[in-house]
Amino acid sequence: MNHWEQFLAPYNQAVDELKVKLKGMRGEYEFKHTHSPIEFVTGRVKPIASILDKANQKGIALSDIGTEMQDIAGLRMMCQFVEDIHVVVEHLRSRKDFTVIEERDYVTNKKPSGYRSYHVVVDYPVQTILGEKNILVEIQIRTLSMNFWATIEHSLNYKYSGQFPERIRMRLQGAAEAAFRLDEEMSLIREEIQEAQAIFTNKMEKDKRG
Ligand code: 0O2
Repeated sequence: MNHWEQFLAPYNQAVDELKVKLKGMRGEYEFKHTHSPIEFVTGRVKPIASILDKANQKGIALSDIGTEMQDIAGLRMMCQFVEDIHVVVEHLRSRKDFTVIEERDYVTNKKPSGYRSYHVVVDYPVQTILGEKNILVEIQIRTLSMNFWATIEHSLNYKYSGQFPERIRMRLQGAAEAAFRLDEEMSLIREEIQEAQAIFTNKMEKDKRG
């Protein structure tokens, strides 16, 4: 095992474990036949090249990345409605298997790029053969519409290395506002949508039972 593999092993373990745990929450809601605030969950360990890039950009010494870089292990939880984001954050705060140490609310305070998302940084204990190792994990909670925007913007960022031509920058700002308005519109008819989803789920279950 090389140095990087050894360093990243607990991060990989944390992402794997948290994916199972956070995805499990969705199943629990389904079992209770109540609306799930979680649509889907993804997770990844930051690639080594991105860790090095970010350390370089932020002036973080390699010996400090474990304490200074909060998103080497990252999870994303996608929600249907903005209201669901707050339900998920409240749940994360109440869990006993990790401690929330920082929150960044880019839902209320969007980034200059137009980015919206709620970031929660947790201290997560990983059990290893050498004992417990605490690592930082960043959990990003966002709506499907915020995720759509962020995914598109992220890929464009690769193409332009963050230096967007004015035309693209303006379009992205406009798209961010449109995504925000879509969330607002959906919130206004949230109860109707949830009722329709409950009817659909019940019908599917009845059909399954025959
Ligand atoms: P990747 O490829 O997603 O892993 P900073 O990096 O200075 O913006 P900081 O303090 O490191 O911020 O942490 P913060 O603000 O919580 O955000 C870091 C992560 O949030 C980013 O990770 C992205 O995942 C996401 N993010 C933040 N701002 C934007 C944005 O304007 N557009 C998009 N698409 N995503 C954003 P990385 O390190 O960029 O990489």
